[in-house]
Amino acid sequence: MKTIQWFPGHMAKALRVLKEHLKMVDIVLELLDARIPYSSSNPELDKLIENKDRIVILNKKDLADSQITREWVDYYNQKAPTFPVNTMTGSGLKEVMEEINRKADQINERLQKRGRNSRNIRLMIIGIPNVGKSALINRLAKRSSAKVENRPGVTRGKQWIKVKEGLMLLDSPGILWPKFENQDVGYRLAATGAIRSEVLDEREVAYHLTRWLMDKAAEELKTFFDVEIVEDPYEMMLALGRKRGFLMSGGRVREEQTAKMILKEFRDGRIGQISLERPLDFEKKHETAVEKNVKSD
Ligand SMILES: Nc1nc2c(ncn2[C@@H]2O[C@H](COP(=O)(O)OP(=O)(O)O)[C@@H](O)[C@H]2O)c(=O)[nH]1
Ligand SMILES: [Mg+2]
Repeated sequence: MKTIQWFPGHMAKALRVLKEHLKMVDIVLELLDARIPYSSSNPELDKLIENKDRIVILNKKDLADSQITREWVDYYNQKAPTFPVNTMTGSGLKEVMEEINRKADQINERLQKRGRNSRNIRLMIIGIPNVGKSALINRLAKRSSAKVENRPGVTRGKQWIKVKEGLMLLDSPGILWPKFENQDVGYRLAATGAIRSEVLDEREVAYHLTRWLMDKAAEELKTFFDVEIVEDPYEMMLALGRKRGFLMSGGRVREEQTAKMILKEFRDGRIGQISLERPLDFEKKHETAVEKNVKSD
C-alpha cells in the first residue's frame, strides 16, 4: 500500500514543502472526496492559501450520492467555486477548466492594469492521500501515468507541465495530512481508503461502515447483498459474511474476511452511490454547540 502513516515529523515536512510550492503558484485546486468532503478537508489549508485563487473539486463523484453532492457544492460555493468531478472519465473537468481560464484572465488583467505584461499562470493540486491528485495531474497533463509519489518531502527538480498556452501545472501535488479530529472522521477516512484501514482495526472500520450504510443506504445494502436489514450493526455485519459463505468449520462467521469484503465492495462503488457525510450533519452539530453555549451563559 502506498498510503503513508502520518507522524508529526511527516506533517511538519509536508507543511514545509507545501509552503515552498505555494509561493510559486497562482491558483490552488483543492481536491476533496465527494463521499466525505468534511473528513477529507484539512482546515490548515484555509490559512495557508488565504491570498490564493482557489477552486474546490469534489472528486470521485461517481461513487457519491449525486443529490448530496449538490448540497456540498452549494455549501462550498460560499467559500470558493466548487465542481463535482470524476477524474477517471473526465466528467466535470470542462467546467473546472472554464473556471481556471476565467481566473487566469482576471490575474492577467490585474497585471496589465499595473502596467505589467501578462505571464504564465501557475496551478497546483492539493489534497489528502488517495483523493485522486495523481489521476488529475495525469488528466490535465494528458498523459497516462505520473511518476508522482505520495511521499512528502521527496526532493527533486520541480517540473512544470504545460496544460495549455499560458497555463502551467506543478508536477508534484501538495499532500495534506488527513485530520484525526475524532474517531468518526478516522473511520470514514479509513472506510473510503484515504488512510490504511490496517492502522485501525479493519473489523472496527467495517463495523462503523455497516452502521452508516444501515442508516444512509439501507435499501442499497438490502438489494446489493440480498439480505434483510437487522437492528444491530454487528449482527448485520455477520449476516453479510454468512450470506457470502465466509464461515469457519463450526459455523462461526470469519469476521476479518467479512470486514475486508464489505470495505472492498464499498470502495469499489458496488453497493451503490453512497455519501457518508452531508452538510446538514455538521450544521446541526454547530447549532447544538451554539445552543449549549447559550444555556451555559
Ligand atoms: N471511482 C473513482 N476513482 C478515482 C477517481 N479519481 C481517482 N480515483 C482512484 O483513486 C485512487 C487514488 O488515486 P490517486 O490519483 O493515486 O490519488 P493520490 O494519492 O491523491 O495521488 C486510484 O485507485 C484512482 O484510480 C474518480 O473520480 N472516481
Ligand atoms: Mg499520488
